[in-house]
Amino acid sequence: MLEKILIANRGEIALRILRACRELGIKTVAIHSDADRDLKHVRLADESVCIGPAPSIKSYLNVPAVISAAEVTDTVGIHPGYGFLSENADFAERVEESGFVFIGPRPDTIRTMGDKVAAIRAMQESGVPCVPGSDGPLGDDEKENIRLARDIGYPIIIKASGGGGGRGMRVVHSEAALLNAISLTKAEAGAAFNNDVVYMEKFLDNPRHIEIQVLSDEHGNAIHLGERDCSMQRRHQKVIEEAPAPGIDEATRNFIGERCANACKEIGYRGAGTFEFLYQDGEFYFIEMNTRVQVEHPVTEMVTGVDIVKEQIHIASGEPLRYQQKDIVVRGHAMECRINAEDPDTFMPSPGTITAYHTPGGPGVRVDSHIYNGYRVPPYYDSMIGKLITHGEDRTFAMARMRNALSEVVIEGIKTNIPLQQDLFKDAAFQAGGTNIHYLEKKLEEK
Ligand code: MV4
Repeated sequence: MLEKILIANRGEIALRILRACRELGIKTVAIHSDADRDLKHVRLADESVCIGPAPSIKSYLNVPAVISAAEVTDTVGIHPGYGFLSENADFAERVEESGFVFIGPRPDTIRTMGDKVAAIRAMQESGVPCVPGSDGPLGDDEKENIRLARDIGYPIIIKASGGGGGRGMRVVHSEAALLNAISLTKAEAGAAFNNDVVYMEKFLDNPRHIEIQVLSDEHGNAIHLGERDCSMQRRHQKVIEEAPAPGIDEATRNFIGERCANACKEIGYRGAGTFEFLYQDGEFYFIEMNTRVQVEHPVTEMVTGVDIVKEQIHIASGEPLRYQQKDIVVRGHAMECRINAEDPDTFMPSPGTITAYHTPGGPGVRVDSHIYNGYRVPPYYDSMIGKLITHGEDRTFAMARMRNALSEVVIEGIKTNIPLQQDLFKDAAFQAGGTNIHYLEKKLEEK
């Protein structure tokens, strides 16, 4: 087992990682910026190192500063959390070259998955269903591109291979707009990602976003932990996630989950990962793979009983997976609300001091948050200040518990999106289940 872990992150996920380490008897090193001295996990960590000024670029994204902190503290493993350096292949490489254990996939796997064309190719070869499309980069042959789009059928979408997460895409509805759209997307991609490779896919107009959680070790074992539905989103920011996905039965879950686990074995994947799919008309279409622990991992933990962060650490320690597929059972239903320090109507960030804080509780209620009474939410980082997670015997009870929990929370001194979350838990279509990726934005437009 790794003796000491440096937590290369902040906020709720840093606290989540610290808790996993303490359970495993692993010493912890917190690194933080000037603005984050008062973070809860910094207080709880065995050691802490200030690595730079408030702006992320000078602290949490500063690779030499992170590596130096690991060196001076005699760290063994580095956990990157999500965001920041978590999917930076060069960082993972630097970590390993410096003699530390990167708690995540091999650097070359991260690099492949960051290149969307390469990721799709790897998945196609491993039997994961993908969106009908160009099966590779678009070339310069205009006639060929016109023919390709005609064969796929409009509407199509042009995506940047270096993009992902909603950056660098353009929908095309007609042949008249095609060539210009390809040139524009290519130019933008070159400027934004320093990579002008673009590809084409059939555009799915009303999909849900369903993702499969996997765990894979260095000994050729891989399992899936079922799916999450993350369709409730605004501008590519998820708002509510749940597991399992409404309407996905066990046979369907196993069908798609086994393909993901198999792909992990074929590519020699290491650690926790997520296969992102669009789901429309009963079919799954792979779009991207995330090589990090995700914000929404708790809903999977609640329905499977598997501690994903602890398993990441076991895998990074070189141990074989502690679960077999037959051990994994999806029990009940879990929902997660992201709690953001923002105006619930305008979505403007609302940093400041929390002057009163009361947490909800009771059976099936989990709060993953670093905030406390008197904590000052800094203006420099993501506005998510925590997650409220509920579990119940079925979706109806998980939702009832979420309504209770939301009504119990008191956060004063800053604005939060809790009123929006309460509205959503009263929404008839969301209560029925299975709303698509456009639902929230359309609902907000109508308001
Ligand atoms: C798509 C799509 C429709 N058809 N691809 C956006 C984020 C990136 N991960 C992929 N995205 C999409 N790809 C095809 N072929 C629609 C989206 C999309 C989306 C996907 C997931 C969650 C929210 C979304 C919001 C807008 C568009």
